[in-house]
Amino acid sequence: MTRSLLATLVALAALALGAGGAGAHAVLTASSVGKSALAPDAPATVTLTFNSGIESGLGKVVLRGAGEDRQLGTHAGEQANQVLVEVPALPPGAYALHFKVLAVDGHVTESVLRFKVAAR
Ligand SMILES: [Cu+2]
Repeated sequence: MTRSLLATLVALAALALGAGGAGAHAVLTASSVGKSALAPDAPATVTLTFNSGIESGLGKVVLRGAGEDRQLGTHAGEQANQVLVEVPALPPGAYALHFKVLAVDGHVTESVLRFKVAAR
């Protein structure tokens, strides 16, 4: 198989995967932050709740804010549609939690949750 044919097949497979699950991916339906700011300098566990089951071991969460990006650890939640994110103690400010999770249907969801850490 030539290299360009292989590249074409990979691209077609990616298209098929992308088109197949339109509207069926996991969507974030609730989180334990967003409305109320987190307390400053206190580590927190943020719960992300989705509309479908999540393969929690295969997610990736990056926290952007305070001038740096850091990858955060995740755990399975009490329910199959929840992911727990360990957020370290943070200085006051605005943050964005960029998360990518794999739903049990095999589709990846990527989104951003913005939250604030309150002033002291
Ligand atoms: Cu899907």
